Amino acid sequence: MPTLFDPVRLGDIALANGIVMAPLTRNRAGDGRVPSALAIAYYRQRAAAGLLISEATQISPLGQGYVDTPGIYTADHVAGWQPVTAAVHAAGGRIVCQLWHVGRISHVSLLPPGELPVSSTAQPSGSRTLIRGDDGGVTLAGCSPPRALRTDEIAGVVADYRHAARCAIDAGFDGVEIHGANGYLLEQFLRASINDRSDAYGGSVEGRTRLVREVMNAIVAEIGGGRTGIRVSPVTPSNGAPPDDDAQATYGAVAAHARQLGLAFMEVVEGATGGARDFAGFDFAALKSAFGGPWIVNNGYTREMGMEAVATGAANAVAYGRPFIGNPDLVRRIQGDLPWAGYNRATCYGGGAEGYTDYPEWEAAQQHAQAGAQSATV
Ligand code: 8OZ
Repeated sequence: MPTLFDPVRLGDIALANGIVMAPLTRNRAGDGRVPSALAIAYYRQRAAAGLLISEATQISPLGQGYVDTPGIYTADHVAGWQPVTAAVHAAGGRIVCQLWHVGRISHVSLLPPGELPVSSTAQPSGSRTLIRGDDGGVTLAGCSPPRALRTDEIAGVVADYRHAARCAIDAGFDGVEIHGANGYLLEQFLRASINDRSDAYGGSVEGRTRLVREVMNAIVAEIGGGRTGIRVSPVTPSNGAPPDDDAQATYGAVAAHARQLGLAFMEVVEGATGGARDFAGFDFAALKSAFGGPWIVNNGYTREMGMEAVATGAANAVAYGRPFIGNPDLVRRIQGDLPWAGYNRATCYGGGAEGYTDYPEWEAAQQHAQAGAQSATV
C-alpha cells in the first residue's frame, strides 16, 4: 500500500515523498519583481516537502494583480529565481514554478501606465486585491474594471505562457504548474458565469476551454508534458467566479486534454479554496479518472486525511498550503505525528522576515516555550 512518505513520480519529476507545499502568495518580491534574498531561506526551510510549488508568479506585466509578487519573464527574474531553485535542490527538494496570469483580478496601479486589466469579459469581478498603501505597506483595494481581450491578442497571451515556462526551466525549476484556478485569467475563460464572449474562446465547453488547451499545448511544446502540471478549482467561488452548472463537463474536458498531452500532474482544489470542502454536485473521482495521471489533492487536509487519501489511492500526493506557513518542518511533524503550529495572518502578505522565515522548527519551538515557562516562574 503506498504511503504519503514514499517516493512518488510526477511525470519527469521524482519526489522524495508525497507531501507537497501548495502555492502560497507572500508579496515579498523586491525591486523589479524579483524574488528577495529572504525567499531563498523561505523555500530552503521547506525543502523536505516532496515538491514545493512556488508562489503564484506572473508571466507578463499584465499578468500581475497584487503588489510585490514575483515574475518569471525577464532575465532578472531568471537570475533572481536561480538561487532559490539551487537552494531547494541542494536540500534534496524539488520545485516547480506556478505560472500566473491574474486577468481581471488586478489594479491599474500595478500595471504599465495606461493599461487596464484584461479578461474574457469587460465585466468587473467585484473582488479586491492588494496594492501599495500610502504608508508603503500592503493594503486592500477594489479591482479595476477590466477590458475584454480581443481575439487577435490571445495568441500573444499564449506566447507569454510559453516564454515564462522557458524562463522557469532556465531558472532551474523542475517544471511548471499552470495556475488554472481561483478565478484568475484561465478560469475567467473556463467559467460560463464569467465568459461572455462570442468568438471561438467563449460559448461552448470547447470554446471556453480553448485558451487553457492552447496554453497547455504551448508549454508542453516548449518544456515537455513530463514537466508541466496544472492546478484547477472546479467549484471554488473565489474572486467573483460563481461555479457553473456544467463544471463537470468543462473541467472534464480540461482533464482529458491534460491526459492527451501526458501532463506530469493535476492539482485539484476540492471545494472552496481555503474554505468549505463540501462540494455537492461535483464528482472529483470522475475528474481523476478523466485525467488518469498523477493526482494531487488540496484543501484543508489534515495528517490523517492525507495519509488516507494516498493509502486508498484517492491521490498520489497531498498539497498542504497554510500549514506550511507556520511549520517549515511540516513534513517532519506529519511523519512524527507532532502538533502543528498556527500562523499570524497579519504578517502573511508583505513585509520582511517576520512571519516569513522566522517560524521555528519543532525543537526550537519547544525550547522557546520552555524558556518562556521558566522565566515566568522566576
Ligand atoms: C491569496 C492572496 C493573493 C493571491 C490564489 C494566487 O488564490 C492566489 C492568491 C491567494 O491562487
